[in-house]
Amino acid sequence: MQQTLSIIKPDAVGCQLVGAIFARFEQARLKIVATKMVQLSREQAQAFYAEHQGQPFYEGLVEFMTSGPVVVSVLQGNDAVSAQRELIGATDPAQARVGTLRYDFAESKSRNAVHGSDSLQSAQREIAFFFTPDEICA
Ligand code: IDP
Ligand code: MG
Repeated sequence: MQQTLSIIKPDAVGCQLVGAIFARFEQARLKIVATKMVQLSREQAQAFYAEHQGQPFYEGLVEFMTSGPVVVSVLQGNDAVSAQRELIGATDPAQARVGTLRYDFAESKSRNAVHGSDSLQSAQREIAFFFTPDEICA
């Protein structure tokens, strides 16, 4: 059993896709064990994506992630980290496989609907970024 962090990004929340995306997590046997809606501050978005500081897309990413509320969740299941990444698909929806969330819901490489932790180590850091242990119903 693993846990991983998911963020439904402002584009998808704005298009009322939260329920559809939750259903896809559950269909993939990723159990939602914590969730909340958050309006990220600039400082939070910068810190969350600190690994991308200096990239040409970084400023736009911070702008986008603070442009409206996001839904952050902890997903639990077998191989949850890679299972969520496979479900989400490639960063650029033009490269994403049919049946992935980004194929179905992403607008562009920047406005791409969903974030998923990319490793067990990232998952632990990202879960702790948003949730205290008592908020997770594992
Ligand atoms: P990932 O979300 O698939 O793990 P990363 O490379 O970690 O992709 O990038 C984090 C986020 O930054 C992406 O999901 C996307 O929103 C944005 N991003 C990444 N690369 C680009 C780009 O080349 N142009 C615009 N936005 C980008
Ligand atoms: Mg990433």
